[in-house]
Amino acid sequence: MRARDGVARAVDWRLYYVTDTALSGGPDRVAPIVEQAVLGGAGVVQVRDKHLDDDAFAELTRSVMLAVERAFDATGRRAAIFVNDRLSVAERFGLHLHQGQSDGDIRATRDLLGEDSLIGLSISTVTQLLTELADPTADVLGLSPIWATPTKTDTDAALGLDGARGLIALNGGHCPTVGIGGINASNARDVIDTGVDGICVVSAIATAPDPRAAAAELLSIWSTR
Ligand code: TZP
Ligand code: MG
Repeated sequence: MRARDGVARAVDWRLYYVTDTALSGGPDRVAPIVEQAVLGGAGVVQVRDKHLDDDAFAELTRSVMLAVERAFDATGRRAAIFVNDRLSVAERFGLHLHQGQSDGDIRATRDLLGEDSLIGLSISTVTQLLTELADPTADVLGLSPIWATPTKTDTDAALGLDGARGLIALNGGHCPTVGIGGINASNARDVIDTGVDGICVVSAIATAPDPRAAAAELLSIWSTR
């Protein structure tokens, strides 16, 4: 077994929080919300900011790492941290990396990042999934977007629940899948029922009056029917 298979297996994918600096209220608000999200039960955090320069992004990532560590001290649960599309930052801090379809060739990324860190890959179409399955490289697939969302408008067409189910069937369990886009506490049950391993949210936590309570509610949906 590859070292990173054990790493992936140890991750609790059920609730995956993706940061958004603007929705959080600025760079200084990102880490406090991450801490609340992890205290509430998020098992994965992705640091995502398409605008900051690399130094500012590295600083943001440091602050998120410290927040995850504080939440670990309080709970004994250490959330996995992914960096969105900044290979140099992932390498520098030894973090996992998430990349989109336009962020370069995943094989090249794997060669640079090595075998120990996880790589997440966004999947929006059957063709993209077939390409990945022809040379399986990702450790987790982000099915994107499940629904259209104001948080990210430059997406492919929404998959809907049926689209997500189709991709999950085609993937055949080769690695975990997480759904993203328009997910909140009122529709999370439907997404979970498609067979995903996790739900990813931005605004449902970042803009919640109580991010910790919002995370706890989203996680609790896994155990309710
Ligand atoms: N990728 C696909 S949709 C999306 C990203 C980063 C944003 C999801 O945001 P929200 O607020 O959870 O709909
Ligand atoms: Mg990208």
